[in-house]
Amino acid sequence: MWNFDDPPSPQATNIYGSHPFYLASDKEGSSHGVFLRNSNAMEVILQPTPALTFRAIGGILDFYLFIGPSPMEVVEQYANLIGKPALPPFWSLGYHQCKFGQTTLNQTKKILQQTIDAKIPIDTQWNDLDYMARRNDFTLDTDHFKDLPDFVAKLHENGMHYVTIIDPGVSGGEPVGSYPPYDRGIELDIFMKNSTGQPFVGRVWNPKSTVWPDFLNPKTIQYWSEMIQDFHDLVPIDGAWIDMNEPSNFWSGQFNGCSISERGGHLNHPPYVPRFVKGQSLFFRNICPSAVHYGNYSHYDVHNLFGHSETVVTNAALRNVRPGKRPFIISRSTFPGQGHYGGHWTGDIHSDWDAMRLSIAGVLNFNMFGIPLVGADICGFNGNTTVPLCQRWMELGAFYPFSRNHNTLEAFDQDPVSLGPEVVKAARKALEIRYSLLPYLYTLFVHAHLKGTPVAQPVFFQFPRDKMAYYLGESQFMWGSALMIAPVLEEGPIHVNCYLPQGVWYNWETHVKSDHEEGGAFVKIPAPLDTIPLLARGGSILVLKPPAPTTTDSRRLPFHARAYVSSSGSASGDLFWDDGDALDSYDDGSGGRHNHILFNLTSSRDLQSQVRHRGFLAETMLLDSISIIGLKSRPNQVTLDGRIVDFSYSPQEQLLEVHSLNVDLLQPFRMEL
Ligand code: MIG
Repeated sequence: MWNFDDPPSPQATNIYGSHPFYLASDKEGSSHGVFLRNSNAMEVILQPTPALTFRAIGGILDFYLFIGPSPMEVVEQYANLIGKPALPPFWSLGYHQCKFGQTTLNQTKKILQQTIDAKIPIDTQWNDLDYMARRNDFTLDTDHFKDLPDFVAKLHENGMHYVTIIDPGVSGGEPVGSYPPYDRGIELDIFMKNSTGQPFVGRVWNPKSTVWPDFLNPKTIQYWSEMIQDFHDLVPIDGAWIDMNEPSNFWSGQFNGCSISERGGHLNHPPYVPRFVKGQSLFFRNICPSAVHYGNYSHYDVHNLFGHSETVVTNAALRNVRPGKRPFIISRSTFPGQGHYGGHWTGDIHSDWDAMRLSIAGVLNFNMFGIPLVGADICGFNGNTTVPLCQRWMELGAFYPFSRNHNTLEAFDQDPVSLGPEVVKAARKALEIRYSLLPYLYTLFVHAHLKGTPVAQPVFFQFPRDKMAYYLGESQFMWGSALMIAPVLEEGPIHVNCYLPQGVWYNWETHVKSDHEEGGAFVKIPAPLDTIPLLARGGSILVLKPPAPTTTDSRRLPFHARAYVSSSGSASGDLFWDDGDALDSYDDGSGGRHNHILFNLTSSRDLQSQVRHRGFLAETMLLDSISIIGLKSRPNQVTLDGRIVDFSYSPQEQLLEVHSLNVDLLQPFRMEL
């Protein structure tokens, strides 16, 4: 572990982030976790004993043990220590689109428009560094992106959002007085220093050279806030995409590398470097370990904190620039606790089937690391994707907690429309399901925020005593306790062999029931090319909205509830709701400006809601329909708060539906069947 800009791969080399944490479960499912709170370079050795060795080359040996005993409890205990996840704004749970190499605003506009025209739900347009002049932060290329302010204003009018990339490195090569981000950084004295006390100079995207703000310096909050504010005055971005923050350097050290004879030079060439460190040197395409941070810390000791500290400072800056609103941040480099301030995308993965499969392991791991807002570049970043791959990947990506299609400048356009009707159809269908699930997904994020509960979970988190669940790896996963996602991960098959643990499961689309009350089993589930198999777990109640072009539109539509009955005929669930963007929805000192509603269906066919918390009254919360799936017989009548209501019942589907309800969810209701 030594943060490094390298595409994730199955090899045991260092990549973007470091998380010295493990979770282990024994044969009975009893679990524990260990966290070594240490930011130095380290390697970890697994032994068959079983045993595990952390071999860190510095710092303090500060170990934490989490006793679980369930995997879920271990992860919640861990999140409680490192900082529970930030609550993302509601809009950020919509679909995002980006591409490196959209060198004019017209290209961005064209791709966005064709996506909207194809009726694919989309909330957020992104731009990569193409929007910058000379690839320098906080500038705008007025030749090719002149109308960007106007474009962003229109997005906002339409209830959409806009995010740009921000690199940590600031150009050190502009004429004096021409580039405020450099001049102001010198004035405030916030750049990371080399061993002679001068700004540490490397090279990233900027024309001649690059210097880096030291995000461990408290003054950097002021600096970064000013920079983001100045840019925001011109282009009102809704969030920050922070890249290259391992920090990545195109040079290995400064122009002349990193010397052994300089002050702190022994740190540049330590007696031992963890095996498999890329380039076998700590400063290979990195900063010199001898570089100096605020408080006189050597980069050697705090390197792994760079992306984390940049997230902390960017979070503070966005709070200054957008008062009262939740910061939205996606960072490439991470460290334990980063999730308290932002989310993550898994970096420059390849456009192939293996990378798609492994992206699920990435998403599940980061959920265990307290960073539930995570996703991979849908359809892959490096190399050209293919139609069959992108079709399946758009389906899977609709179930990444953070859902964004993005790829590199060398590859062709891979937004669904550019790839043709098969990808469009699959993308639209999967994203419409995602958008209808937004209230459920959002509720899971609130639970993550309040308790550290992961949003996307390995199956064994829900079934810790089911041995088979541990062998599923990344082939299927859950959203919370209620939804199983079983993507097709190879080219060709039109079914999946999905493991369904003990219980009753219902196909999301067809309502077909699989009864596994006797124990878990593999089931062959149809997965036509435009369909990702989804199974709802008997015993759950999910609150939904109809799909809509954006999350903003979706919020204006009434709620719908689906109850999936267990074998005993019962079900339960909950809903958190708030304005979706306020910082204080959960902690304003008086319990929070949010609503929390519980739903419970008993085996005696009595469905009741309970308003657990009532603090957000600015929107009406209308529930207009309820479906009960798995109801074995037609009721004689259905009453709502004592009054008889119309219903339909299909014995084949065991489906009861009640429409046109007009229930105010802020009042408790009771439906008897
Ligand atoms: O050296 O900003 O991971 O998402 O498109 C590559 C250009 C720099 C790496 C990021 C990728 C982004 C790209 N960046």
